[in-house]
Amino acid sequence: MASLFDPLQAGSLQLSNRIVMAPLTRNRAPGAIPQAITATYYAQRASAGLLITEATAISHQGQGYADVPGLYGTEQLDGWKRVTQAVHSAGGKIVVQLWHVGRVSHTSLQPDGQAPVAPSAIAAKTKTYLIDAQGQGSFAETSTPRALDASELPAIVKSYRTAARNAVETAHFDGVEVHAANGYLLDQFLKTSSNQRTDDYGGSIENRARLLLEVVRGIVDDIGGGKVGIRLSPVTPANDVHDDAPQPLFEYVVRELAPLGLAYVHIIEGATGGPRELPDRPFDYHALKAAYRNAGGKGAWMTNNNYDKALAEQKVSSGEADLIAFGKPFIANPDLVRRLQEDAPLNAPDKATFYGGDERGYIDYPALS
Ligand code: 8OZ
Repeated sequence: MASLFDPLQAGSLQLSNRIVMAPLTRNRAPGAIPQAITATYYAQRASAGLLITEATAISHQGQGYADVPGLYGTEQLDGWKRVTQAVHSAGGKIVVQLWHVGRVSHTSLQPDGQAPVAPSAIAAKTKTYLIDAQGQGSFAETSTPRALDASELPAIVKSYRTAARNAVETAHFDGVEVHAANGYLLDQFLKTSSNQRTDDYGGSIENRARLLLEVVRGIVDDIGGGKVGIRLSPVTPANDVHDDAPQPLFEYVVRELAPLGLAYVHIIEGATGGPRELPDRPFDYHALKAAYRNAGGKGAWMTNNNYDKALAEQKVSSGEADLIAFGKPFIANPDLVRRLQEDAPLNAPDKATFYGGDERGYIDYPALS
């Protein structure tokens, strides 16, 4: 019977335990460049079986919040190189989460102040986070996007592929996670509420999943499936997305992913950062996993959202999950693995310092002595 503290081989990733640090947006990368404190922050958490970085923009167009990191410029890659070096020196494994926000952006964050891009010109009823010239942070309504022309999609696929290649070859990440969750670009294409296209990228399930599958297959061709994970959130209401029939949609997606030899599939159960069960959005996660395995999928099955040790142990020991991703507990507990193992008390995270700011609430949470 597997335990949370057992090692696992996930594709090419040799993990020392089943506890994963979930991607956590922290808005401390001015100029989209990871800083020295970023390296400290991740290295402090290197006892996790796997670290997944905060969502990282694959292009300027893919950026939607102030001071989130990028992966498309030399200084950004150099910044990440310091991070991977620090994590590897501390014995950890780290993948970078590849992000294009689509419509969840603001003209002030886009190249030449243009409108953000999306499958359809439908604004998301959600807010983004901006920082003004005086360093003052505020939340703002996202800008109405323009619909992408199909002729623009190959360049977007290419920017994902370039980011993935640079991530492993230049920045020395152990792999990448494709962010296809939480109402960002790839999830906007998947779901009926945000995709009203009438071309090959809208309408049927096959069409709505096309961009995602082109992106993942392209990355797998370039860096090998064993270094690639994907994050999906079948029913999250985050960033104002909804699908009329998520069960067949996501079962199709995982069946198509099955032959690609991915390292892992990462599923957010329920509402991101909120309830694990949504009465108005039922979803059968067992059936989703069965669809993947029955189609030959061998990647590790990673689950996330509001786990505590008891639930995590139950899911891993029953074989329902291979890896469990913890978010907020990792913000406040750099040594979360040890604390879970020893049943030690957890530090409480301070919400006021989640987004933006300095080393406070970032690298000053104490480890056990
Ligand atoms: C919180 C704040 C901003 C972005 C996600 C990348 O939900 C995010 C995110 C979370 O996936």
